[in-house]
Amino acid sequence: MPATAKPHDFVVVANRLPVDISYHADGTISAQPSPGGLVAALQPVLEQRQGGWVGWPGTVGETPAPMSTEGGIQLHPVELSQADFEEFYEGFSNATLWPLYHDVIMRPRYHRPWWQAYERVNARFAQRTAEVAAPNAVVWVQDYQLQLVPGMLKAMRPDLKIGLFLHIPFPPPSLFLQLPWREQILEGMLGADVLGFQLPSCAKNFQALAPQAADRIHAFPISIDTAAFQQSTDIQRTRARFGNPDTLLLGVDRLDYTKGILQRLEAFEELLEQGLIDAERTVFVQVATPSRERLEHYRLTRSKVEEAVGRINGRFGSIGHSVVRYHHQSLKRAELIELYQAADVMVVTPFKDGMNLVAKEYVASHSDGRGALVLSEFAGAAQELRTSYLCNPHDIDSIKAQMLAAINDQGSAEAQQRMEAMYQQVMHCDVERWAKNFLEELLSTP
Ligand code: ADQ
Repeated sequence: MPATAKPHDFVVVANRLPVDISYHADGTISAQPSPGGLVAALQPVLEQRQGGWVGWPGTVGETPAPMSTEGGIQLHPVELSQADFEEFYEGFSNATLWPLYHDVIMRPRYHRPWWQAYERVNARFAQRTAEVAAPNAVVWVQDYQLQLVPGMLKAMRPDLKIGLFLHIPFPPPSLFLQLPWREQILEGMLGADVLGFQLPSCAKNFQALAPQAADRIHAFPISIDTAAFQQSTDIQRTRARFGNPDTLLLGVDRLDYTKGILQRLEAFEELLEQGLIDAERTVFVQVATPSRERLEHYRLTRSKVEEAVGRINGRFGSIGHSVVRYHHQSLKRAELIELYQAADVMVVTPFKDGMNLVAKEYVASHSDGRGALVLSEFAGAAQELRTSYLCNPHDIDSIKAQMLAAINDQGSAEAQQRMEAMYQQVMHCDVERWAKNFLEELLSTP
């Protein structure tokens, strides 16, 4: 479908477009929708309002012309050069802001050329948005890669209503103030009429730096498209693939150092070592999506995780039975649901996480009341999923104790009540509600 020249009343601005672009040998280009909660939540609004989406198509250099999705959403690709990708995306976004906002689990790198790239790319996103937004349009900017966009856009187009939602934590002022460009980032964010954070604690951290903006700062915990996790799968068949263990434990993460994958494997290893769980009757499936693979901390995290997997299988596996099944792959949604439904214990142990949708996806896949969730206290989701087995991921004994309790409680009435309470919570507070709450707040601003 050709792109329309008509400006949009509603524009989403995000680092990535909601499609994966493929370039074919015959010179044609195709775009496959990349499903995600954000698209699912915003699709109805975007379609009703003939909305537009400004974002990077995911490949450097060559950039497709504006295009439209089957549902009629107009996509406006923003070009990133190889240097932009390295300095804006890998550098400032993921090696400066990401570690700083995740409580400095790794040391952030402050590098002036990266900051210049961040400014330059944010200006490009703001410019493109200013071009496609109708007078008085509503613009919703997403996440840490684009924190300067609200301020830049407000300066160019004071008529727009601008919202900003941060998907990752906002750190305490004592950490944020390390940032050499802290004033510019604050000013950029304050261009928004509504500033949304995952949790009240993040909103408070920001408010301490900008008390004058208190009435514009709110918490909106993000959630998932619950309907996508309701289909039932053949649990027996999935468990048979893993040799019908008594206990199937599961981890699903982007391979990121914030997610605590190594620590959960080490906790599992100690439980095996102490004979508290039976290696012959237990399987731990860990799926880790490749992520930011050119960055050093990510490579190091991957090699430590893979070393632990090899060591645990070497020590506790037997011929024909691996106790840890590790997949460094991205799975299709249907395959993820099969694993979620078949798993007895889901283990989610980030050191810090804005929300953690995997935890909510697992819960939404269990309308049957089976299963258990071991969840880090430092995941945003822990604020809502109160009947999970909460653990401190910095304390290996805490991870072990909660994993063991979840394993031993299997099949009990208490375990079922815990899951049912969380299921109600997730079904009630889904991503559609999240988007509605944010947009209502934005539309009600003067
Ligand atoms: P992420 O850090 O990516 O998101 P998360 O919220 O768990 O973390 O979302 C990951 C998504 O990727 C989930 O929808 C999950 O199903 C999917 N996924 C993970 N591993 C996969 C695999 N191997 N194959 C296929 N899909 C996989 C950031 C923040 C979070 C915040 C979200 C949304 O870091 O804290 O919850 O944004 O705001």
